[in-house]
This record gives sequence, structure tokens and C-alpha cells, in this order.
Amino acid sequence: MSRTVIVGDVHGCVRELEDLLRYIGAKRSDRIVFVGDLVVRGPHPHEVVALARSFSAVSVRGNHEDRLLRWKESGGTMQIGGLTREAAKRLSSSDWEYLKAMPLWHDLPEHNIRVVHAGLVPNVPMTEQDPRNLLFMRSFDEQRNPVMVRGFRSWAQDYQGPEHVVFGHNAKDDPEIAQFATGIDTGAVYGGRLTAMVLNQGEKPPPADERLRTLISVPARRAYYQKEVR
Ligand SMILES: [Mn+2]
Repeated sequence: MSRTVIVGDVHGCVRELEDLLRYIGAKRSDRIVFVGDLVVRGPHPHEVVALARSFSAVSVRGNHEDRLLRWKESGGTMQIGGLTREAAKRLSSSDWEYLKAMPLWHDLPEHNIRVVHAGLVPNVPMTEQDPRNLLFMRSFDEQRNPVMVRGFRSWAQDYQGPEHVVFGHNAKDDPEIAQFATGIDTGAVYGGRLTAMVLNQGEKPPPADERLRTLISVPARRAYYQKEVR
């Protein structure tokens, strides 16, 4: 039976991605989906994208892919940071094609799951969501405006479905488990863990108090990047 494996933010950590897929026993027949930010900050952007391609995986677009694509579109004239430039240098033309094909969200109706990189504003149709929110948002502020920063109430706590949203971007020590959403960025590139949600064919995400049984993590081999303190 094929499974669905939704993988958190890899950020170029190909060793950890290999560790995770090996630990899970992922097969080419499994459906692998990424929450975006496959690249930048970690050491092996090309290898991560090549591995994703080899599994015919779908990845939604992360803010780092979005930045790379906008830089590429600008003909390399847009200002980008050193780490983004480093990743850009290492990507092959097939990698760039893969990045270009990344959608802003991806639905898995069999699991009643919607995958986005960062978040969404509840009760707004997907086609009307501001792409910046899908790529960057973390929280709502007191006026219930979507914001990029940490420290406010996570958007996921206010989200009521009906789809279960699996997202990344907001790196934490542990997965974020809300009633209708699961955050799986556990900061592999910062020396944390790489986490995936693994579901059997047709399986829906279990209730919050049982969710952990679907979440599998492997430890990072080391910290590749110092997390900025906010
Ligand atoms: Mn991100």
C-alpha cells in the first residue's frame, strides 16, 4: 500500500532528508510532498531538489524558492543575500524547472489535507489568498492582521478547517499541533529535527491528541545555520 509522506522544511539538508526517507522506508511508490523551503541555508540545495525529483515529489513553494525565482526572473539583478546566492549557483537547470513548477498550495483530497508553506487566512478562498501570506505569515496580531513575526497567536490556532492544513516555515522545537492544522518545521537546518507526517492510503490526520503517531522525525546531524533571535 502506498503512503503519503509530507516533509517539513529541508533547507538543503540532504543527509537528514536521506536519513528520514530511509527511516520511514520510503518507496518510489509512496507519494512524497514537501512544504517548501527545500533549499537555502543548508549545504546541499541541488542534491535535495534532485532527490525530490527522483521521488516525483510535489513541493509547494516556500519563501526561499519564491525569492530565488524572483531573482532569476530579474536576470540576476535583484539584490539577494549571500546564502541565497550560494544556493542559486548550485542549482541545475532541471532544479530551476522544478522550482518554477512549485504551486503556492497543494491539495490531497484523499487525506482531506491542504499543504501550504507558511499559513493562510481562514475563511478566504485559496484563489483570493495573498501569496505573501501563504509564503510568510506566522501569526495574527491583536487586530487580527496576518503578520510574519513570531510572538503573536499562531494562525493555526484560529483555523477551523474544513481541510486539514499541513505547513512549515515556523521552525519550532516540536511540531505544532492544532485541531485543524499541523506545523512540521522542526528546524533541521538549525540543528533540530526533520519531521514528516506519514499517512496510509486514505487516512485522515487523527485528532490532536493522537496526531503525534503520524509524525516521524530524525535528528539533524549538526546545526548548519544559526537561528536569528526575534
Ligand atoms: Mn520559510
